Amino acid sequence: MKEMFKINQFNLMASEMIALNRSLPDVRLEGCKNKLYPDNLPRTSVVIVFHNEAWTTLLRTVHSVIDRSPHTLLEEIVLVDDASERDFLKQQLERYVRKLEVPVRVVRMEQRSGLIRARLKGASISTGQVITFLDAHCECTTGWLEPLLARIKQDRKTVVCPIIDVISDDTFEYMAGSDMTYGGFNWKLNFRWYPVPQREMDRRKGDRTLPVRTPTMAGGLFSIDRDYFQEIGTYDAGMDIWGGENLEISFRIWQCGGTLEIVTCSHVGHVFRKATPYTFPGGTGQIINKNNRRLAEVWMDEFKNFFYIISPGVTKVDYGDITSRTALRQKLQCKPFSWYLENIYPDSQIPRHYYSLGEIRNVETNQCLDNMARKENEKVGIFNCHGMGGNQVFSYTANKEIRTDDLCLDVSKLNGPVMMLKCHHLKGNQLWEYDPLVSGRHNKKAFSQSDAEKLVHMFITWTVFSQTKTWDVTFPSNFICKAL
Ligand code: LR7
Ligand code: MN
Repeated sequence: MKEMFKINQFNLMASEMIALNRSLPDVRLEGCKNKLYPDNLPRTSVVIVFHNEAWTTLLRTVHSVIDRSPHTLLEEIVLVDDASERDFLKQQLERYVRKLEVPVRVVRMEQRSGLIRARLKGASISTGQVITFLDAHCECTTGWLEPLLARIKQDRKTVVCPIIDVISDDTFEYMAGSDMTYGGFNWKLNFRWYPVPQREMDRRKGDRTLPVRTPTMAGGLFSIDRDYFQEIGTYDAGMDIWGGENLEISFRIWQCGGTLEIVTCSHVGHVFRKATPYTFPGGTGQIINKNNRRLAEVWMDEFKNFFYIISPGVTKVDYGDITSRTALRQKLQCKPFSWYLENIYPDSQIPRHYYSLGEIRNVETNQCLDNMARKENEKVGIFNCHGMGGNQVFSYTANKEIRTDDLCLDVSKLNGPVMMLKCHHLKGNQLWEYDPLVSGRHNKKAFSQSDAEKLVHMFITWTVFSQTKTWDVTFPSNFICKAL
């Protein structure tokens, strides 16, 4: 079992013991089960790209689509082989799918292209009015398709994702995903799930069966109107192998006038893996950094600095030519990233308004505030300034947090240690007040500044490792220092 696990980074032996058409629990909210949808929904092509996928997971994906979609709504399934090296994915696959009751086409990339260009190929040869993308190790559950298509029929500029349930990489157990989380991202531009904020619950008047507007999509599972996919510029074909395209399309949808939603009545399972089984020709870091730079350069305006400052070295990666993508942004007259942060993602880890972004340096000792291993619930540390960003980058935000990514400086006890805790947006223990005269306070901890005009220079006093220290702090002026 352990040997086989390495092949795909999931329990292949378990997968092989489970039927290709196994039953799944109906995990939908009660209110979803008897919703009615219009008869004349648009038909979809389902596009599945794969590189060296296991037979059983790939075919279980295909069977679950065929078995749980009304065939009147299913134009075809398109399997795009991204230059796999496994024999069974060649003729054996073509012979197998020929006898299925829904048209299944297999197309091959001539060379390893990555999931982005493979999806572009699949989309270009498909014919349905809607294109639905799925990863190659998914399972669709009862009623997954109708609510997605119905939402697109209502508004063709709405791009929709199902709730992504978890198929255990270890046991293949099926576990319902939550309708209380939505998509975000951190300073490193990693996609992350975060709790659906109260404002979005309020907008839906508490009805959890209504779609959730989500700042980003995970990337692998979504439906989009074919013409709208064209209109907003499909994908950035300059992105290689894996990564970045999910945030890129998310920012683009929102900034260019579309809507991105999680349709909570639609559930599709996905095998979540802890490691990648396949190679990244050219180097994993290089490729992901390149893709992320392309999305940051085209869509994030000055907010790209949060990414650049926390990921030392990323600015050395060549991101190629982006002129066609900036021209697209121009042509579609897309809104700035600040609009997106303000209107779509106000709870973002990247603050919309902030005073400063940089290191917190004691100018006398040349030591810097350091969040150690970027771990939650750790005391903040003090180390020699290394000037390499990473653990020594903080932003003083308009909400008066001192945050690094999703962690905030937090003092819960008077004179207690300063900890790194998940930012909670509730102010309280994470509110760092400044007082232009002498000192503002954070639970009686002084936080003052000597130059009320520029706010680049201030004193912070706090207790770290049981020692009380006063810090003469500068946020370096070569980083953006914004006054509000
Ligand atoms: O070179 C490649 N060529 C491919 O065809 C690399 C991958 N692929 C295929 C692969 O076989 C699979 O079918 O592309 C698909 C996605 O690759 P995964 O399953 O290794 O990716 P993932 O599930 O780890 O990653 C998520 O983020 C990716 C960023 O590029 C893509 O958007 C994936 O589709 C996406 N998966 C999901 O959204 C499922 C939910 C995961 C979460 C959160
Ligand atoms: Mn996947």
